[in-house]
Amino acid sequence: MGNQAPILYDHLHSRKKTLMPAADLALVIGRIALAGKLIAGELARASIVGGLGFSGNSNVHGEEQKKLDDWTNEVFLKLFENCDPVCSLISEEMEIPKHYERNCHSRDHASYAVLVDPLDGSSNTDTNGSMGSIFSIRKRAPRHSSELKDLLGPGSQQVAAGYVLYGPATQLIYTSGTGVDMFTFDPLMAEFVLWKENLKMPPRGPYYSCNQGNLTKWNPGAQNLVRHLTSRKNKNTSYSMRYCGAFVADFHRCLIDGGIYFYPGEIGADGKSKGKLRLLYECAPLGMVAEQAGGRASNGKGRILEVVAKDIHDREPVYIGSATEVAMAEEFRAEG
Ligand code: FDP
Repeated sequence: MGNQAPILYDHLHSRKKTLMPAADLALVIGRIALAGKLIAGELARASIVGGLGFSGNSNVHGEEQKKLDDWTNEVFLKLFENCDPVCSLISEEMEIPKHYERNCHSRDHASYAVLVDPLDGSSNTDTNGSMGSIFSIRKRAPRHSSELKDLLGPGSQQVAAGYVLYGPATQLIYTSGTGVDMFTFDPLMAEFVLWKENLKMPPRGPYYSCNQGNLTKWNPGAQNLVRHLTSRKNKNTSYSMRYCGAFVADFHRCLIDGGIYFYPGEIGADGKSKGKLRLLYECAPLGMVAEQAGGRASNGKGRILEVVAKDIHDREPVYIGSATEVAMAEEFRAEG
């Protein structure tokens, strides 16, 4: 064994000047890492233990849930039961948040809410495609009740955010306000090991990523953006398209190689444009990671981290990735 890179646990405990105290950060991210290990293991064996397919239930968004959506949600629910900094869990898969009363009352100092998409990109479960778990951590207001108003503020109030990516390797990426750090799960050690510290996203990139099959449902500005990206007039308009169908996996490519991911609003029968991705536990956390890596995240009109939610399950159009391409989306007035 040569020089060993730090493992996640040691790295978290040594953090200084983060937006939450290192001890709390280590406890909460430690639980997320444990969830990531369990989920990666289950994804690897789901096809041979009857874990694939639909559960027969729908989530709050009216989407049919996969068995693995339920299973991964249960993992987060259970793991935070005995994690006293975490007083509330909000999940894409639960209409109503889970409040851990005991955790809420066991602390005089800070308690936190964790907001998760337990299995992002779950339409990929049965085809062995990449998926992820997205998390956002917010500090609860002092003397908060079980009401959620204090969690609807702009994403700039997040104290940490990130994701676990389940691809050929399982990786954990997080920020707590001092840059973006990346860890790869080493199955031999059963630990996440530091891979890249303070990663910076390229200021521009070669890829765009969207579900172009929906083009005719978008605002003219978003359609014009795609025309520009595919016009091949010169090297600044010669992009390649990549789309995994999992926000985490498509964002991860932008983070490393540069480029833009977007999921525009779709114009409905009422003539109004509506986003698909969820603001609090998809757009805001990846928005924080993007900004901390020197990239940008926008709703097509402005910074996504300034958007205030009306409800915990709000959706928003999103344009995220390298600063150059996100600015381009805004110049094209992608959302009008
Ligand atoms: P999924 O519904 O499979 O969970 O979060 C929603 C999401 O996936 C994103 O991960 C993904 O980028 C997008 O939806 C895919 O939507 P389309 O199938 O409409 O392209």
